[in-house]
Amino acid sequence: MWQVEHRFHSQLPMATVWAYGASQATATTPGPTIEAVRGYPIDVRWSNHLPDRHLLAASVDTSLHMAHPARGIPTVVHLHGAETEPGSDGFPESWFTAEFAEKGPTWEKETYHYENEQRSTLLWYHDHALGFMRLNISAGLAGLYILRDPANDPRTLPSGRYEVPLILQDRMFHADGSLAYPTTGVNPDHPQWQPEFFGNVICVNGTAWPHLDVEPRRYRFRVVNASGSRFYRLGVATEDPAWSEGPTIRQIGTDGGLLRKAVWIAGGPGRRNHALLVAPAERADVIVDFTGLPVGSRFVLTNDAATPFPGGDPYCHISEHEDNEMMRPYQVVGGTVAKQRSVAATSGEEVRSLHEGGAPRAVTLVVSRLAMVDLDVLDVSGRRLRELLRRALPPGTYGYAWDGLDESGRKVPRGVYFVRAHSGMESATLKLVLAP
Ligand SMILES: [Cu+2]
Repeated sequence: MWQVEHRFHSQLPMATVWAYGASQATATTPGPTIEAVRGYPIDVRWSNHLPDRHLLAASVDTSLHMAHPARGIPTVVHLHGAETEPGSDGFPESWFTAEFAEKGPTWEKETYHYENEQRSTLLWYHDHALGFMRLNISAGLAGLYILRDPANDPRTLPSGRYEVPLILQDRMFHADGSLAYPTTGVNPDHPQWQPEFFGNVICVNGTAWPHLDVEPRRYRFRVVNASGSRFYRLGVATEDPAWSEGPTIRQIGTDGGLLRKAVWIAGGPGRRNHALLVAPAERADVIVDFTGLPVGSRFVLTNDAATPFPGGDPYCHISEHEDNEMMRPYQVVGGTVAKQRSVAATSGEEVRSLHEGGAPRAVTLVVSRLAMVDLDVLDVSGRRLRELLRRALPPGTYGYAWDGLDESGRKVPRGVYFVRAHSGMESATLKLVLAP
């Protein structure tokens, strides 16, 4: 475990994170994927090279039941879902600080032993230190562990670059690109701690708003929800109804390994579609089939789980960034790629849609009924930087361009911004990348 710099998005500044790796130069978040084979045990020596000050120091709440070393950051690694001997299980009280200088009461050994006797499945490793787990994972301490079973795993499943892990983590950022985390508790007994955390930016494999080019064939996606509190109800939407109904999706495995029979999530007989619900720490093994889809078509991985689940707000994002659009990993390539980008539309009556306009920083707004419309520019933390418009608009199509200035006329730094159109209960949000 190391403190390193990480870029969550090409247009966001570098952020300091905590990462797993064999050295500081090679450490990453998420950590390196460990691939193990059933029947072949492995040993891992997890060592702590973190600095004395917590990366999210303002969120550490000393009123909790927690590790209290005299100095340094307590860490311990739990391999989630593994059948592991107690001494290697990474109990919350088996924490240790740098150089193993201080240890928790149940600490047993420096080198962990993983037996790899269980059925093949996707596991994940993450920090587990008492009172620090939510913060240490948010700082970046999580990674994948794929257990394979060559004797029993089907040979026909997509593999190599057609097998893609998707580690879902919700995060919050300050406008300077650094990681944010709540620092105010919900009651006076715990001044910093909140029982649940919901970030407003969903990262996949350590990247905010990622995309993935795919070939028109089958892919195996191995999904893990590595978020602290957020559930995901995943689906795939097409950006343009003309493109087709989208790929078919079948779930072939869960936390416990492969299912006896695949379950249709999208596109099955009778097209009875189910959403793929993934709770915190849960894994799902899915086959997504892009075969036959036109080159250039684009699909968006969506999430419509209520937050908190299931009784909360239906929106994915606290500050309504992109509404339902969490990420956009699927683009069928192999020829001319469609030029169109970022359509955020609501099912609303008044603000029908918001598109990228023809020029940089330009947007096109379609209004279908006389409405009072607000058009604002937000930064990545959801703060309003600029009001572009606030007036009643008759039905029509309107173009607006943002000059890249904030409310007081200052030029904003390059980065990721949002334009939000808002009318009554409806809104549509569009992501804009401001290049230098
Ligand atoms: Cu876990």
